[in-house]
This record gives sequence, C-alpha cells and structure tokens, in this order.
Amino acid sequence: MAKSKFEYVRDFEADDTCLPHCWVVVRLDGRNFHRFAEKHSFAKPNDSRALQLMTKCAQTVMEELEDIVIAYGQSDEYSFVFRRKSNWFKRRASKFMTLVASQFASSYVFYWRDYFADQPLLYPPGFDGRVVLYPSNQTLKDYLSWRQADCHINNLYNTVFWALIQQSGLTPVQAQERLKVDEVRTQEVRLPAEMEGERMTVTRTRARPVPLYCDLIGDAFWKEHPDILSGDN
Ligand code: DGT
Ligand code: MG
Ligand code: MG
Ligand code: MG
Ligand code: MG
Repeated sequence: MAKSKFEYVRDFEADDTCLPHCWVVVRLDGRNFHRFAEKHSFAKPNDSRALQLMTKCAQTVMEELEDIVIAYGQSDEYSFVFRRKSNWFKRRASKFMTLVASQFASSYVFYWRDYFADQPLLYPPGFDGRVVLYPSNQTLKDYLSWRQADCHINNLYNTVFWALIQQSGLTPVQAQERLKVDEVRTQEVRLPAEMEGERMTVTRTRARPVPLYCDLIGDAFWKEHPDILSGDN
C-alpha cells in the first residue's frame, strides 16, 4: 500500500542486484594518481608510505564493512572480494561499490598523516570503483592472478625505467626507447618465485584483517588458506 501518491517514483530506481552465488569484486583505483604521486613527492617507482596507507585503508574497509573475505592491492588500486553468499544490502552493486569507495577515500585522508608525517595532503584524492562478478572459484583466482601479474609487469618496467634514469643518467625518452623491446618480453608471468620482494599486498579477514605480502598465482596460498574459498563463503 503506497503511503503517498509520490511513492511510485521508487519504481524508477534501476535494479542492480548482483547475480546470486557469484563472488562480488569491487575494485577501486585512485583518480589521476599520476598527478597525485607527483604533487606529493611519492618515491619512484614505489613509495612504501603510499602502499602502507593503501593497506591501512583496506584494513579499515574490511573492518567496517560486512562480508569481505579477501582484499588485494597494488599501486593506486585495491580489490575487495565479498563472499558468494553475502546478502548485504540485498546484493545491490551500487551499495557495495559506493560504500567501499567512500570508506576507503575517507580513510585515506583520515590516516594520511600517520604515513606522511612530513608531507601535507595538498588536495582531496578520489577513487573510482567498479563491480565485477565471478561465477566460480577458478575465475576469481584468475582475476586475482591477473592483478598480481599486472603488478609484476608494471614493477619490472618501472624499476628498470627509473634505474636507467637515476643510475645510468638516461632521459625519460631514452629510457622509454631502451625498454620498448623488453616490454614485449615481459608479457608472460610464469614463476611466482620470480616475484619475491615485489610490491604486492594481500589482506584477509577473520576477526582482524592482516596484511600479507605473498604470491596469489600459485596454488600454495590457496592451499594454506582453504577457508577463503570454502563453501561457507
Ligand atoms: P586514472 O586511474 O585513469 O584516473 O589515472 P592514474 O594516473 O591514476 O593512472 P593509473 O591508475 O593507471 O596509474 C597509477 C598511477 O599512480 C601511475 O601513474 C603511477 C602512480 N603511482 C602509484 N603508486 C606509486 C608509487 O608508489 N610511486 C609513484 N611515484 N607513483 C605511483
Ligand atoms: Mg586507470
Ligand atoms: Mg589511478
Ligand atoms: Mg591504477
Ligand atoms: Mg540512509
């Protein structure tokens, strides 16, 4: 029974319910962080303060929001995986995405000073968000592997790019020229062992989410943590 003659406008709201039984992934990415990193003097290629702040924000998101079983981050992005059976906000994609993005962005500002004591925050950063559904454990694992491989490829490129400039004295254009061939060679990522010591972060939840720095592409991580993909999630 409508409470007023205006109630009908509710019907204009689009249905964005996430398909049942799928893993719901929300991926955030910093808006124009190329500029943000420049303005805030991020170390090149990797600024550990920035990475740690991102992870702190991800931990906050996992603590404040419901049903996130794992989060993975690199560079200016973070992916959050909601349990398959989550019925939080009736699985509305817009609720998941906006709550993750706003909680993450406010945390980024709130905790900034804890990580950048000597660098004032010069303007308010923003994060875009998207929702992607994965229908099986394998597609979810492949999604996370895809992000980790992206991290590896970018790190390989950026590390050598900045070494050519900072250590070998090349100009950015010369460094780019030198790396054109190498870039093609680094397309395939096979051995997780090769990735040791790189910039990648995994957070998972039980009572309190803990940051892990490890490989997601191989089976070892998933064997050690069978509960993440278990039938109860
Ligand atoms: P977007 O996402 O389309 O709004 O634009 P961007 O500029 O955020 O582009 P994206 O997300 O593809 O690339 C991330 C940028 O953030 C990239 O230009 C490098 C920068 N960035 C991320 N982490 C670091 C870091 O630790 N150190 C430095 N120097 N830069 C970083
Ligand atoms: Mg982008
Ligand atoms: Mg970005
Ligand atoms: Mg990015
Ligand atoms: Mg309300």
